[in-house]
Amino acid sequence: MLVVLCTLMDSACSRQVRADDGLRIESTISPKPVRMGWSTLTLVLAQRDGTPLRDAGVSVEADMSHAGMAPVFSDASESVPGTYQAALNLTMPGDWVLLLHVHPRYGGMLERQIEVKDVRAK
Ligand SMILES: [Cu+2]
Repeated sequence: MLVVLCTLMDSACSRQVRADDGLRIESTISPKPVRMGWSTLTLVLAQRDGTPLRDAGVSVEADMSHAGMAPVFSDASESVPGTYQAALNLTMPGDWVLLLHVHPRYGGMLERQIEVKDVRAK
């Protein structure tokens, strides 16, 4: 499966990424710069034809690149149709990778990875 990486520290990055499963994602994280502690991840999900992907189950696993760290889990909730938000408690400065699990109502599971680099100390 095609994995598209999106560096969220790049302020230009609220970009749309596409893969071959028909899921379109725009992702943003705030506040910027991302600091250790609570951040909000916002995901705008759409189907291939641009229709908002409603009522999906969306969860996030956040991991650091080095060993010995417990992953951080969060469930996203839908705020407006197709837009999901998750609170993430990033417990350490450094580089994180967010693994998104999207369960559409029509079945299956779609995955994406988002890099969140250079999370600052408090
Ligand atoms: Cu760490």
